[in-house]
Amino acid sequence: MQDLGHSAEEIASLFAIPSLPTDVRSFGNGHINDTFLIRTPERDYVLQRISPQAFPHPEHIMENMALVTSHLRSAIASRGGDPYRESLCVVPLKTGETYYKDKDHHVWRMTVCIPGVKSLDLPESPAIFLESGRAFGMFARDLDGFPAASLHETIAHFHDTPRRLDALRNAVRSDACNRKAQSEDLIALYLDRACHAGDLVNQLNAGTLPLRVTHNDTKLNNVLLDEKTGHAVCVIDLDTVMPGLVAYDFGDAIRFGANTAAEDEADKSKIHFSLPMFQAFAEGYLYECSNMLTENEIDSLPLGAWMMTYECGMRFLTDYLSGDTYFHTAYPAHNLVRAWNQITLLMDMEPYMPQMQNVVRLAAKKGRST
Ligand code: ADP
Ligand code: GN1
Ligand code: MG
Repeated sequence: MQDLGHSAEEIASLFAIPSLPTDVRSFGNGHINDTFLIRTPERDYVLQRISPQAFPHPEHIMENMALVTSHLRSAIASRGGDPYRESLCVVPLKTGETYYKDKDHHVWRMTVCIPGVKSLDLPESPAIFLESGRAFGMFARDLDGFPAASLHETIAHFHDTPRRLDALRNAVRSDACNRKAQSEDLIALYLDRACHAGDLVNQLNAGTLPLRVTHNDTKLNNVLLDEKTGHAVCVIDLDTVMPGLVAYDFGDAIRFGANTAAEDEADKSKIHFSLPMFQAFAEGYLYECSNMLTENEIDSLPLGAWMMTYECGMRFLTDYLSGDTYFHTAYPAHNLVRAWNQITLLMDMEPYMPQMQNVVRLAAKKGRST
């Protein structure tokens, strides 16, 4: 991350917070935005500079966020929850706008920091992962019926896996940083699976899977969990809330949380697909939202796990070959390590597909009967 600490402090004071910050520090492990924790005597805030590489129209994100959080607040209140703890709350500028554009045209926004929560990079237990499943299942339910057409598409073709495959092929062809030679074996493993890249989008195009409003970035650290009880509190990182398939949300969560290792673990012997973790997430997710899903959607969930792992691995590899312009990296081979990690997970997951199918069918049956 660039050192933006100084400007973060100045920018924080432009927002409508009751007193000047007493401390400003980098926060969280997100790969996209630059995130800062802003401490004030009254409460803490989260200040973020939205990544211009990821989001060409950050103002669209803020418009989406206003609509989505307001809808979520009503849905949460009507099911008896606490709308100000279970949904993000945007802090406006002193002048009333929802974001600040700095002299370099970078967009900054602020949200209230939810106290007494944690976000994890590895689930500590199946029970924690089940909670994360509940959080995303509730999120799906709360947004059922939200007018999808009112949302901007903040990143076009975000989970269009065939396009992600084309992007990989282009990056291999241009080999802009002379990195292809070190990754020939890995590139081959991804291209070997090219015939399956369209397996989800083809069902969407054929009308057998419905488009819904989805989160599209459901990794475990995008859910805040109560520090003491471990219960799900709030789904965050709403930048990619857009029309999508439920298989994307289910699958991306599995890709991250049913891996026995962190997403950037380099030791392949530690990377395995965990069926118990898969089952825990499926039970939590389908407990909350199986009633709104079609049979085809339920059957598409294991394929979603396969697809999101495949797609995310391709995205890491594409970014590595293109010179690490998209994801935050901590060292030069970071994206290469992540891409190896994802294909290792994928190969370990593939033999489990029939068992995953049984798990989701059973969990949906259970969810529908409660
Ligand atoms: P990115 O798009 O870079 O992933 P996120 O919005 O997910 O950015 O924020 C990065 C991290 O900051 C999160 O994983 C979480 O740990 C923390 N975080 C963000 N917003 C809040 C909030 N309102 N309250 C508490 N923690 C937060
Ligand atoms: C990014 O923003 P963050 O760190 O929660 C990325 C996801 C990837 C993920 C991989 C907007 O998520 O799509 O799956 O990294 N978000 C965006 O860890 O590209
Ligand atoms: Mg995030």
